[in-house]
Amino acid sequence: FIKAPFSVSLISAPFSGGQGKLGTEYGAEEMLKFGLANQIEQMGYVVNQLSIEAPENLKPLSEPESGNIKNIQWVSNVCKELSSKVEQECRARSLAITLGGDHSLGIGSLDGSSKAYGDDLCVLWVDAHADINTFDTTESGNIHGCPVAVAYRIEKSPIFNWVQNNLRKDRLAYIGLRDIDREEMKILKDLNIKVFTMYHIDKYGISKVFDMAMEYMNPNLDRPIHLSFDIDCLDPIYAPSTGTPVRGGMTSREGHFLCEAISETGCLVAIDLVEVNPRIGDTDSLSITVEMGCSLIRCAIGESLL
Ligand code: B3U
Ligand code: MN
Ligand code: MN
Repeated sequence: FIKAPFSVSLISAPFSGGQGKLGTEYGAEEMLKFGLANQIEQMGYVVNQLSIEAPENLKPLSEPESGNIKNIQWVSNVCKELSSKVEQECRARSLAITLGGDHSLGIGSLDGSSKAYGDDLCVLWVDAHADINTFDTTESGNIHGCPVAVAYRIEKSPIFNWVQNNLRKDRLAYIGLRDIDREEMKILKDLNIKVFTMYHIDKYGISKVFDMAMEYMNPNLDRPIHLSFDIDCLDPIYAPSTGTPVRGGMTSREGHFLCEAISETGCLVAIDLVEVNPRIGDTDSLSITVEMGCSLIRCAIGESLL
C-alpha cells in the first residue's frame, strides 16, 4: 500500500445497541461539539464529515430468535451501513475515523477497511476487554463484547453473513487487556492470538510493547494499520464516562504514546474511537472523557510529532 498524505473523514456512528446502557450514542456528537473537526483542520488536514444512516431507521421491525443476544439484526444492519461508509472513505484514500457509539461498530469498521485494503490490514485492538466472545460464550448478550469474534469469523452467525472473511488473525494484536472472560481466554489461547495485557505494559513499558506488536504483525512498517481504540483501555481516572470501566488501566501518557507511535509509522488508515458515554458521571467526568478522546485522535494523526 502507498503511504500518502491523507485527508480525514469523521464518520459519526451514534449507536448504542451493542450494549445495554443508553448514552454512548451521544459520544460522537460530544466530540464534535468539543471542536474535533476544527481541531483537525487547524492541523492542516482536509476534513470530510459524514454520518451513518440514523440507527433508528435501521432498526428491524422485529428481532429474530437469538437466545440472549441483544439487538442482533439491528447491530448487523448498522454495522453493514458503517462498513460501506468506511470502505468508501478508505478507497478515497482518506483516513476513516469512526466516532462511536459502542464497540459493536468494530464489526462494520473492520469489514470496511479490510475490504478496501485487503488482507495486508493489521489491527491494533486497544481495550480493557478482549471483545472476542462468540454468541455461545457471551454471558452478557452484549455484542460489544463480541466484535472481534464476528469480524474474524470466529462467530459465524448467518445474520452476519455479509462480513467478508479476509482479516488475518496473525495480523491482530491486543494492547491494554485486563478483564478477559474465561471462555475468551480459551479462544485467545486456542487461536494463538497476540495479546499484550496491562502486565506486559507494566513489565516492558508501552514503547517496547508497541515495538513488539509491530515486529509481530508489521515488521517492515509497510502494511496499513486499523486502530480500534476503546476509551475504557484507559484507567477510569482518565476516562470516567464509559459503560464498563475497569481499574488498573493505561495512563493518559501511555494512551497518547501509543497514538503517537502509530502516527509515526505512517501506516494508519482507520481509527475507531468508541465507548465514550456522556450520560455516565457528572459534567467534569464528561469533559475529561470527551477531551481525552479528541486528544488521542489528534495524536494518532500527528499532532505532537515534529
Ligand atoms: N466480556 C464482557 C464484558 C465486556 C466486554 N466489553 C465490554 N464489556 N465493554 C462481555 O460482556 O462480553
Ligand atoms: Mn472495553
Ligand atoms: Mn471494546
